Amino acid sequence: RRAFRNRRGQREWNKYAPKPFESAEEFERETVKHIETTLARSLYNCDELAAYGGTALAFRDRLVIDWNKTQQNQTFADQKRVYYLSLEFLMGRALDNAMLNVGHKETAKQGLSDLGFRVEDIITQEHDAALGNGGLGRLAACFLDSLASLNYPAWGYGLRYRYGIFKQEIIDGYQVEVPDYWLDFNPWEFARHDITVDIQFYGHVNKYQDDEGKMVCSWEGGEIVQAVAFDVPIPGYGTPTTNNLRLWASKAASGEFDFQKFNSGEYESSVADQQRAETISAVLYPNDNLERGKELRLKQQYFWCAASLYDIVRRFKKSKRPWKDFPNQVAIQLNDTHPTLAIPELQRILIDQEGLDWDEAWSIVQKTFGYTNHTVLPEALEKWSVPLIQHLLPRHLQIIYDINLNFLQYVERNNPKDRDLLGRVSIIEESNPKMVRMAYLAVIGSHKVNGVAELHSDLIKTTIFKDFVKIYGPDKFANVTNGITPRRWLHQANPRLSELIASKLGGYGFLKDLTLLHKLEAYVDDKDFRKEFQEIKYANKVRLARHIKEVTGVSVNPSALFDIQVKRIHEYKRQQLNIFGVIHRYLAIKKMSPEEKKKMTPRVSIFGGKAAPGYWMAKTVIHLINEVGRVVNADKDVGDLLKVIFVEDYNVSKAEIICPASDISEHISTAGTEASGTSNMKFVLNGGLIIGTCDGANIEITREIGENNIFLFGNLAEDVDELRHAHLYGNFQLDKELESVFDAIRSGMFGDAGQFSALVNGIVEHGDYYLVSDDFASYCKTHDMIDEAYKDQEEWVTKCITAVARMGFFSSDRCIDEYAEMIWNVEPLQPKADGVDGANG
Ligand code: NTF
Repeated sequence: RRAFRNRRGQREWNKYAPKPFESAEEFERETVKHIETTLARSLYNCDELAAYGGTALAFRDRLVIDWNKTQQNQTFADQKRVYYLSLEFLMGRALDNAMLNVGHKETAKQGLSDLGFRVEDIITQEHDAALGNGGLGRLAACFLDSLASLNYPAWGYGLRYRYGIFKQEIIDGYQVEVPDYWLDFNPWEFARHDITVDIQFYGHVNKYQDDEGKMVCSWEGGEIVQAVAFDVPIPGYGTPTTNNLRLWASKAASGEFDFQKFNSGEYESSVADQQRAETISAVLYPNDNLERGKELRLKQQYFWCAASLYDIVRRFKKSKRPWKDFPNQVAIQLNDTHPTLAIPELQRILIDQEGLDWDEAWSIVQKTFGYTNHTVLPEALEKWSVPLIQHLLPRHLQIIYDINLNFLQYVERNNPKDRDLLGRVSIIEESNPKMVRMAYLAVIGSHKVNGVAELHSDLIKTTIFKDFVKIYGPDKFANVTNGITPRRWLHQANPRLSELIASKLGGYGFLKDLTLLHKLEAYVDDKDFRKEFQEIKYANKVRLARHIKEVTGVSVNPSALFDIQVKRIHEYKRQQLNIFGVIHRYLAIKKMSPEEKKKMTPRVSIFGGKAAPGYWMAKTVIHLINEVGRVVNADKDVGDLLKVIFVEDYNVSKAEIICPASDISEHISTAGTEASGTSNMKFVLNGGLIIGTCDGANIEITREIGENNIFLFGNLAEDVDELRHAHLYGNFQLDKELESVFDAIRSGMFGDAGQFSALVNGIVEHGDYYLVSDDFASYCKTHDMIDEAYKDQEEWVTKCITAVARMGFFSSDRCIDEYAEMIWNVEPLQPKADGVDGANG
């Protein structure tokens, strides 16, 4: 077979590979070809959507070549790979990222302009890939970008939800959820109809003696659903390495509807099986930091874990290595407990299907997995009822019981005196019904457990996993502080700032090594630099103001202080503290004399974020924000001194407009509740300061940028338990200023007070679990300090520039290098410029 071989019998990829666009004309030619042929559109009726399609396909052609080469290269290098298992990948848009990572955005811009389009308008045609809720899913997306940019051989595995997170509409001040039809046209995925895995559910377990007299178990009966692979190329920045994100979709195993039934006229039931199967990957559960124990969610988890492991094991078996090599070839990272079923699933494959004995298999399992914990909130810790697992996954339940038995025997041997310990650490909670504690299973089945910021990693060792530190020793627990990709969150979201930095640092090297930002400190007193830095911030505020005007109709003054809190709406994140602070400010303005008003710093308070559809209190907070906005924004006494905005449908592409436009952003969770937070990093990297509690990564941000450059307030994590305890035993004094805020709400100033009574009563009567009242005074005082500080613009810019210069630590590249060294033991693989010579596919 001579295809693709030269006369010496070597493969010749280069000859056929498309080159980078050499000119705008070349880009145009290919884009137009795709518009006319692939999309079958006439150029005379080519709208922005079609131009987007053509552009995306032209760039995709480039990506695909690098992607194929990367996969070949990695296969032949035959070294250890990382598999990142995450139920969420909050990717956002792909085109801009592809243009910047592949290079040639400028060429495309020129080419599109020749065709009569603006590149910005084309980019915004794309639907966000919103396969995640918030920080956890976005972190996974940043990690994929870093893994590829650093040339790590790595795959992501997730679910291809037909509906990602819902779209949020605000109607009469209320959140309304609308389905997200993101798959209408998605040029970034490749359906692999030839890569399928049969996934079993229900059924029973048979135990029998095999030919050699060994007892074996086999899981039989039940039903089969098919997993189909959809692959998404993940381009690295400034490297041809293009990794793979494999998302599984569910399909009826037969692939077809029941023809017999159809022929006998039972049209509806003939398609019922198909629909039931497809339901598994139909929709993302819209909860952030909350688990609800629904059977379909458990089905999603097993479906995805089983398909991914089958794929990983199949790939390993091709290498013909002995099983003991598995952990030297494969590292699997569990993004929270959602993929914990992968642990009993791998054990099942090894003992039931591959015939290994228990101990040999278990040692492989433990060496393979690492587990990242992302929360200590009790309501977010996954537990599944034993009867549910028994019904859905009978063999896995047996294996979980055996894992537990071995573990408890080990614990007992080493701690013979502590009888309560066994009950505390058992994977099975002795409740009614009994529950499987997934976090414990994840800890026991992994060789390393990590938290996502220093405080959080310390907290897990003293709270939820305290007993496990005693059992395994402290070395099993580690910290990897979260990070963000500077490619999307600086270069793409804030191109002017990125360009300014590059002009001072001698190029864009900082996008690959963010610690180089420290060199900016040398320019902190440079007049021209400062001026341009300020101009860029102003332009970004103008851009956001325009967006606000478009979607809310409210005009905001870009010279006012922009105060932003965007993230999922949650009581622990305390948007209620923020809006109460806004009301407090409004009441103060209403009492001011004209002279006093002249001294006020004008503010725009901007909120954004989704509430889980069933989270009533969070929805009440959204409603209150909108009602306050309605009143304040129409109040002639207030004018530009205060505006209150709720940006609807906060998502990744909105964040790209919002993060570069803050003067202050709010990260004000009750201390000890926010594991890390990552938007705090995005805002500071884009030249905004933050107000925050001593929580999550805020603490490390403070250490890096200096406490003069951040506004911290509120009680410390170590004092939270005591305060809560005191509240419950009658020792609760409502803050006086907060009382006035509540009086205003109760007076009906912001509409029917009854609608907000639960919000107020949760604080006044039900123990103020999130310490809103305890932190209110210091919160307001800190905002007053911010007002003062903002008046001195010279000092303010100095703070902002210094902070940016000191943010190098928070790159997700640093994070991934830490995982690679401390947890995965994997090395990068340099891409081969010419692909793999002599490779055979
Ligand atoms: C989230 N956890 C945390 O709440 C954030 O603080 C953190 O930044 C991100 O993870 C990423 O580490 C979750 O969403 C979950 F699922 F664990 F509750």
